[in-house]
Amino acid sequence: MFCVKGARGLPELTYGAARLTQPMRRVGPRGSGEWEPIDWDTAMQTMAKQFARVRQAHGPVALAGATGGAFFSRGPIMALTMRAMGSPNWLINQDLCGGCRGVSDMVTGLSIQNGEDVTNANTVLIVGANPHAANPVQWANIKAAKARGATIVVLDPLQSEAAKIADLWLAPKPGTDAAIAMAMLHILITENRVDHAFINAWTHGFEALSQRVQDWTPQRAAAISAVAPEKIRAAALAYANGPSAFVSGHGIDAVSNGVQTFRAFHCLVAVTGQLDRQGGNRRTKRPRGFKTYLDIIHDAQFQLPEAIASQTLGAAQFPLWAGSGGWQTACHNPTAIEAILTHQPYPLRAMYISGVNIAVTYPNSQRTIQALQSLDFLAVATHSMNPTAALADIVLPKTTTLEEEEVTLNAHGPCLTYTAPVALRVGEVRSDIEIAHALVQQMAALGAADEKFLPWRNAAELMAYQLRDTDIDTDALKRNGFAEFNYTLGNFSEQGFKTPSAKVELYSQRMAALGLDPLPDWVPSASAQNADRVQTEFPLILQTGLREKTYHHSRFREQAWARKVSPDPVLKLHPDTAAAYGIADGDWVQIETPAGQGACNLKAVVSGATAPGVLVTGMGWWLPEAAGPGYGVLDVNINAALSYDGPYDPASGSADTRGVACRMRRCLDT
Ligand SMILES: Nc1nc2c(c(=O)[nH]1)N[C@H]1C(S)=C(S)[C@@H](COP(=O)(O)OP(=O)(O)OC[C@H]3O[C@@H](n4cnc5c(=O)[nH]c(N)nc54)[C@H](O)[C@@H]3O)O[C@H]1N2
Ligand SMILES: Nc1nc2c(c(=O)[nH]1)N[C@H]1C(S)=C(S)[C@@H](COP(=O)(O)OP(=O)(O)OC[C@H]3O[C@@H](n4cnc5c(=O)[nH]c(N)nc54)[C@H](O)[C@@H]3O)O[C@H]1N2
Ligand SMILES: [Mo]
Repeated sequence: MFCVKGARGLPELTYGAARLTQPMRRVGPRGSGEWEPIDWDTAMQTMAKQFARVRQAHGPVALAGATGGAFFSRGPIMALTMRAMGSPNWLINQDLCGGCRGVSDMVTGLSIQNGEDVTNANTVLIVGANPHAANPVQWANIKAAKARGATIVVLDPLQSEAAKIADLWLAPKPGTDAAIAMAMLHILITENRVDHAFINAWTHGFEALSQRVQDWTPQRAAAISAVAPEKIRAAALAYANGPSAFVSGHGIDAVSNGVQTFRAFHCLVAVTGQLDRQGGNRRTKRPRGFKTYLDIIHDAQFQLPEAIASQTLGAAQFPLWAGSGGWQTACHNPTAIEAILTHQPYPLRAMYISGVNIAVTYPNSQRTIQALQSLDFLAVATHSMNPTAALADIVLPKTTTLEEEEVTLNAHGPCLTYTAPVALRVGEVRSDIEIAHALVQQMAALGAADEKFLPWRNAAELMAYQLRDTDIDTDALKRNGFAEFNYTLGNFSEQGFKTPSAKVELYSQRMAALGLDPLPDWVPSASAQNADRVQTEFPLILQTGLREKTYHHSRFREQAWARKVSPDPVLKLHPDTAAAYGIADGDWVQIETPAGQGACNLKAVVSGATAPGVLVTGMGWWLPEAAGPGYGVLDVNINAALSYDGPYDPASGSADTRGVACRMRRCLDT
């Protein structure tokens, strides 16, 4: 299947007028938009000199990188580049993305990231995911499953496209899914609809879990979630009528109670024996000997001494997240932003950012921008100018996917996929690994980096390293674009569980050791907790991040076709809510949250798909045509209205980016 963004967005990103093709150095004040073109040698020498200077003055930990995460090669490249310079600090998106799922997956030992076998499932349980827009291939599989008679169960407060085709749609109050999952566990355990063979052989803590769910009657869950007990029961029985695939998404992630929510569902997967079987949730499989990007990050030969790794910003508070014990080892982002501005716990003074647009995509855009403004040095690699790159001292022009090659383990296949460079490079653009290699080399020449951490000069060398110990035919992989491999389902004794008990931990010993609740439970999200002010001044609930087919987060906003399809940042609201506020379809409204520094302006779409009092918007908006350096980022970007201050999920460090209390007013001049 082709996604419109691949077919249309990528060529335009590569060949459009906005493409940057040459390195640039800032000549005016930061953010003034005054640049001079420079050559690559000058760019890399300047960057190395500035990084070395900061390193000398404040120590290596004062340097940080930022990128999306370890799902593409730029993740490990960024992590290893920083480690080469002696810093454990790199920032990723995951606390805002799939981080709660990742941490739960890690502590329970399931290893089921993206292994949903929808194609062979009898029941598909979709919780907080919108594959219609966010995952078109999976959406096609879900529709095919529906057509052949599979039961589709959807948990979503919004009447999503998935909810529309569902056999059973549960619309919980935002942030209450864990209560439903606990009640589903209650029903299936008390009615003995669980897989005792699997539980006895491969799980740890079933007794404790049974005790915990004892009080979680459907009635109790109904009182919290506003979903009728009969519907919860029907969902539980449908799920037990397997094989069942659990499809989860952002709707229950990136919130302050996300890890506990995911653990409740992950326990449900385990006790019903839906793990690693046909039509269930497959554990990550790989060709023997293949090194994934996560493997590289955790590889012993690329580790800094623990005394340094433990200084990763956020590791003290969130050891399951940041530092060597963390899922991807990266920083806790808000802790890093605060370190820039407050020098606590130590100063962070220079950054290299590639492949993220954090001035738009991190909550509290004002504070992120202030932090970037205050750095001693900032280099940004990007395809086109954006609100993050506009604040840089050096801007580096990046290759696009059309010009790059990469091999990735695709858990959905499962297979290896190979992306070929299909186009000649435009101008002087370079790839992430070429930039990183040159930077580390220049830094090493100044005595400020150790090249052993990044032993590859280009993508081909990295790929050869990943494939070195496999028996994959590289030529066939390149020719076909993918390579399947043999794997076994349910091979629990061979492919064990990476937990202290070497079993699936329904009761997590790692969580217990850290003083966190070892068992799953429903806990109210942080936003739901400050109820007083919330109910009077901020009576509405805000959902952010709903995906649109036209955009990938902040990308493609400069493209005419995308803006034609999705011209404005929109806010969906229920007709009753619209009437109560005197808002008509098409009016511009302004949204504020209790702890946000600013507001966000959005165009109202009155829709029965959302519940009364629940407002739904997307994310990633900025206006390339507006004046820099902000490009509208404080006007139309929802993160200008959100805070990044927490309270955070105690395990993943995620802040609430949905289910946030808010208020709304109609803009007068629309
Ligand atoms: N077109 C497009 N596709 C993308 C992206 C993109 O930007 N554009 N981004 C990619 C990335 S990085 C990600 S992380 C994924 C995200 O993709 P998904 O995980 O599918 O996330 P969303 O599209 O945000 O959909 C989340 C769903 O959860 C629902 N929801 C909100 N709150 C709750 C709640 O409390 N409980 C429940 N049960 N549901 C809730 C929302 O109504 C929505 O239907 O998409 C990926 N795919
Ligand atoms: N309020 C709120 N905030 C959110 C979310 C939400 O739902 N609500 N969603 C969160 C989620 S799930 C995510 S994943 C993040 C996304 O946040 P980001 O990762 O920041 O979003 P993008 O717009 O995809 O990143 C854009 C940048 O990546 C660069 N880029 C694109 N492709 C490549 C490449 O191949 N190589 C390199 N080096 N650079 C590339 C582009 O030049 C562009 O500057 O946002 C998070 N923020
Ligand atoms: Mo994401």
